[in-house]
Amino acid sequence: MIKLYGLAVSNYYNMVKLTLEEKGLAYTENEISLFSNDPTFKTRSPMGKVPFIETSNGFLSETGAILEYLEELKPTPALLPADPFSRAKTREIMRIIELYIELAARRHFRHVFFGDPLNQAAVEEARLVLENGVSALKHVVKPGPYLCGNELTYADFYAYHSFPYANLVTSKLYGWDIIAAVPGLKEVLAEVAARPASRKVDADQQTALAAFMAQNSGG
Ligand SMILES: N[C@@H](CCC(=O)N[C@@H](CS)C(=O)NCC(=O)O)C(=O)O
Repeated sequence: MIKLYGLAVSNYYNMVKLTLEEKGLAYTENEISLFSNDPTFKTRSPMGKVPFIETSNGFLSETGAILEYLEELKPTPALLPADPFSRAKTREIMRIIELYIELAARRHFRHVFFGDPLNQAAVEEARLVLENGVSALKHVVKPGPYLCGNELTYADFYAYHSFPYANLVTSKLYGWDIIAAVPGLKEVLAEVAARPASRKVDADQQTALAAFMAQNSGG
């Protein structure tokens, strides 16, 4: 049985959890604090990040690596297309979302979600990266009903669990709705949201978010 470690508020954690749900793989959830002083944390997740999983072969971190592992472990239902070129195009979209949407917006997470001072140096820098990322996505996605066409893929999971948080950042900082900026994306996100696996993951995320906010507002 796979052990999933992390936090239900984490978008990357939820990409892995959604995969486990969609593939019908048995797993347990193991909450781990990001501020853990546990000296073994980095022996399990070398970068000190979540999510990571524990398998009968050992620990594995980095969402992209975990998703690829799960695809090989249980190829059906497939979350990458069968044809090599289409698989590569799906990975291209995953990378663009991760590197130029999620990571660029993440630079402002502490400001937007926790009220830390704004990182002025990153405001313009992140905007340029985000503009490039959004423009690239307009060229590579083929929405209807999913980002790569008919098949649900990992590209949808990256979009579904990256855009909502990133959009809160771009709306607040730049007055810019990056979901509306990619034609068809809003409909794709609605399609993913309607899946039973998503409903479960999202319900858990909402519960965790409410507890997280109450804890961090001193309530
Ligand atoms: N590249 C990592 C990123 C994961 C990540 O940034 N996780 C966040 C939680 S959503 C985290 O662990 N943050 C704590 C930190 O960066 O120290 C992945 O793909 O899994």
